[in-house]
Amino acid sequence: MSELPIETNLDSTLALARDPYRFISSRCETLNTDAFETRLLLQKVICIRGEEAAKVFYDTSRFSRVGVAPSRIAKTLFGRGGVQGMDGKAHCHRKMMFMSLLTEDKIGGLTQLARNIWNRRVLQWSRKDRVVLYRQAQEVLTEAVCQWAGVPLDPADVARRTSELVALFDYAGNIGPKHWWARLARKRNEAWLRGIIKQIRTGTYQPPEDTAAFIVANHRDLDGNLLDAQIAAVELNNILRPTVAVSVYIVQCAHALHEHPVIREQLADGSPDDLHCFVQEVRRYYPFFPFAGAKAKESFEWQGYHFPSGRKVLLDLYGTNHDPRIWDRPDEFDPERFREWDGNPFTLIPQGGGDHYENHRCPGEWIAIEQMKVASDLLVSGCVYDVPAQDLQIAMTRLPAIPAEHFVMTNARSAG
Ligand code: MYR
Repeated sequence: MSELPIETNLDSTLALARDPYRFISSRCETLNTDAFETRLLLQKVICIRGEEAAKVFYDTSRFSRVGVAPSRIAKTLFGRGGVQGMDGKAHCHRKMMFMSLLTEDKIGGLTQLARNIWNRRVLQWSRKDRVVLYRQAQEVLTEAVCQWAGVPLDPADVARRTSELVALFDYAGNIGPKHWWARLARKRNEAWLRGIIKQIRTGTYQPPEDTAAFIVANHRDLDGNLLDAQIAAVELNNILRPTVAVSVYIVQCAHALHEHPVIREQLADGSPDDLHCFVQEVRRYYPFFPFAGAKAKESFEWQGYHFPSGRKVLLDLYGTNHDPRIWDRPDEFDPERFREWDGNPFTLIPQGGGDHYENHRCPGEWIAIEQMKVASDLLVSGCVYDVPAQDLQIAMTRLPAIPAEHFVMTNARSAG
């Protein structure tokens, strides 16, 4: 057995916070390894990257998710008691509830709703001096996903509910006031959703039976019991929040279209397959979720290294999407690489890897892809706009990483 390469710092939490997306891969390069040990929040952690690492990370006999999320992430991004912290049969059963919402038909319904809302929004843009795309996408997605999920949302509340949902992912990596606002936003959001779950259960509110709100409110665990209303609220949030987080990808689509005018031209006369390749390359190339966490169930050996029982392990998602052994010229934006892609579930892992049913791979991945297509199509063919001088660098220290000004557009109006 070989000794795991060890990062010599006393603690690397600050270094990780300074460069969250490249922390693991830069050290793997320096130490010439796919696995190394470091200390985060004073605890020993093993960091791994690459296709083989993803395969072992998603082996459910080796890794557990119970109690893995740090408390500050549980109190903001994920909530407590939801699917992210479950294992085994209970996890698969809960995951089925989410997967039942993700039929082609249902995803198509959400796509159409979002398209209509975008079209209405674009008509308002000509009255504005400037439009901030990140915020526009967040509001469109909040409106669309609430309507789709059977969560009643008064038009007057769209801005407030959007801000609450956005705080959960946009400030999850922050410390100080933004972190505290995210915690408050989660409390408010869960209270709102808990109220809706209770109304559905008492029959005072009756959404259609195929909506997420109805399905979550009536979901029963393996013992046949309804979910605690609080946990049901966390799971309903798990449908709304990640959908609104696709706004990050939409800004990144706009950024890619701006940076690559030739690709933009091609998409204007392109096929659905061209658009699909473009969106997949945005998901590979741009930073979204930096890494995923788990802990070893029992001690085991991988690639000659010892993983002790209970040791926390981080899988590098961004670094695997940029691994030169998988991706030719990984730091070039090239949608063509997806023309003949084999669909390997352990190489393109921006939203986790493995199987959607068995593993902790984001069930909303297909929603993200379709929403990115709707927005990209709109930006290419449905509207015209200028991109005024602004800092367009993707701020890699920001979580999630988007340009500092959130992609400002001027003279924006419908193309029709
Ligand atoms: C979700 O809402 O579940 C997905 C949101 C993804 C947004 C982008 C990533 C934010 C990173 C937050 C900090 C993670 C620290 C482990």
